[in-house]
Amino acid sequence: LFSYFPGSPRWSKKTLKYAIATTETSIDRATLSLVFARAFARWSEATMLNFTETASDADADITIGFHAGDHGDGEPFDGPLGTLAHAFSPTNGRLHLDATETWVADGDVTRASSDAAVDLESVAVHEIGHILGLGHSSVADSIMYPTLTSRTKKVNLATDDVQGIQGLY
Ligand code: TQI
Ligand code: CA
Ligand code: ZN
Ligand code: ZN
Repeated sequence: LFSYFPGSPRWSKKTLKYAIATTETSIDRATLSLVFARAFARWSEATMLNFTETASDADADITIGFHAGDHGDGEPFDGPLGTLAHAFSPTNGRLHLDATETWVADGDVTRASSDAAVDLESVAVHEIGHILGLGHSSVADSIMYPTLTSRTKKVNLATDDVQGIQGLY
């Protein structure tokens, strides 16, 4: 079963803008735009929400960035594996990815040469769930289940994720 953050915080507007910072990553910006557009589309298809990319951090509701180690929010990243990414509850809007991971953004993660390869889109769909107000779920095939095996791709919302997000929006 899905869960919410304490007090069920949620966004009060239907259109949310996001900005992707490209510092500290070697993934090119066109690829990042595509991966995040697909990840946001999973959630917009299940709700009345719309997501649009903006070039400027200043008018973004959601800011996405890659960071290594201590990056100033009290939740330092830990190097390869361990914590891959984190996001905060509504309406904070920060979504951070560990810059030291072996991210697969434009290929087939199940065929990646590294055992440690992590599918960016799968992690993005999960973290966007947190950004929108979902906590973890006990349903094993849900996006919000708190385990992702490396070298797997999981990007389709389960019925449980859809029921969770529709309960908020
Ligand atoms: N990052 C944790 C996560 O996103 C951070 C976290 C722990 C968290 N508890 C939280 C974030 C409560 C918000 C609210 O769950 S992680 C997975 C999954 C991580 C884990 O790097 O461990 C995914 C990132 F679900 F597979 F375990 C992405 Cl998909
Ligand atoms: Ca890490
Ligand atoms: Zn952070
Ligand atoms: Zn999580």
